[in-house]
Amino acid sequence: MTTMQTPIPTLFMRGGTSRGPFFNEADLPADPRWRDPILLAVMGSPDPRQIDGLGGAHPLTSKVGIVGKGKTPGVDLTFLFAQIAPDKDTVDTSPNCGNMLAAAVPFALENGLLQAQGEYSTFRVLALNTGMQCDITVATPGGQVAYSGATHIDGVPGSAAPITINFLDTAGSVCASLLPTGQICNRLALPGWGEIDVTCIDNGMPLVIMHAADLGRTGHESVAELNADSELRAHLESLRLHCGELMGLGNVSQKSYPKMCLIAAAKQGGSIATRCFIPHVCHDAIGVLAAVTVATACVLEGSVAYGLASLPTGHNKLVSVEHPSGEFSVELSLGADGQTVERAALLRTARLIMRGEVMVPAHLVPA
Ligand code: NQM
Repeated sequence: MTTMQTPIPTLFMRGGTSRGPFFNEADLPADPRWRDPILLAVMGSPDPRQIDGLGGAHPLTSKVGIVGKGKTPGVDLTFLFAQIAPDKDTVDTSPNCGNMLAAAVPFALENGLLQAQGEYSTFRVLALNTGMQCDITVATPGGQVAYSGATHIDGVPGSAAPITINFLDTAGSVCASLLPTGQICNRLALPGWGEIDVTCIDNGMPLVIMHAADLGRTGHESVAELNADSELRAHLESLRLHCGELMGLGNVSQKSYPKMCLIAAAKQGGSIATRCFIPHVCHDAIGVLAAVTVATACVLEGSVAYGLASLPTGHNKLVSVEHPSGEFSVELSLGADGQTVERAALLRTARLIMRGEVMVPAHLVPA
């Protein structure tokens, strides 16, 4: 075995409230049997501190983006998200990540995979994780990606240039349908606790949504309080394993989904308050597609969120999802029945943090 290291070109980027290295797909092996050990080495997993790699020892900073040119008509770009567990040797490419997705177009423009179109550039991106498509608009004054600007997103200090994401087809991303149990609400027995109503839903991210009050919590606790609450975390994991089966996802013990979402009445003028477990630690904010999915549950009659959320009337609804570090606004366009979400639009920001080469043991890279 060689003792050398091999360099792989990478851009280290923030996408929304997540962060990680981005690669041109041409610079990585396509075969996951070769690709995944490279990604683990890049991030320094498995190790809770990820001390030997680029990972930030938290699920939100242990993410990788892989970007390629579109290969089908109408698709400009492909994006594959990989969730690397800090402390395990797992690389999960089955769920989406709307936060990392926000940096896909800036990466492609930096890399020459795409050319700017004018003051603003809009491209259709196919998320290979689930086959979902979206249109992403980035500010490109003078043909360059703009990073600075006046848009603030909660969970990220300061402000930056806006990135608009318009999701076109999010229903049933990892699951077979929007409501994969076939019901809008399931009453489940939680051993050692009692019965609890949950809504199992996937409008871009598989989620199990429940009232925090049904688990004896307020839904307004801090992330630190919730992460220290071992009784709650045990209840959530037991519900998650059960719901994974009900949602047709099989044994989810090693999977990063479904995520578990506690809801409560909004407290800061938003539509609903959330605390989202991803799935074992509480998110400091909320995932993009998790926010889209919670917002969707808010408009569906009979869900555990319906009635708790205060929503505007009409077919275009701005749903403000409160989370531990602020709020996340999702604009939903509903169909004529008022129960079908046809489009979800939202704002993110991204930033190129560093460009360079990441070094991996040479034996991991095929000759
Ligand atoms: O739901 C965290 C994140 C995510 C995923 C997670 C995401 C999404 O905040 O689209 O963005 O749920 O693990 O990056």
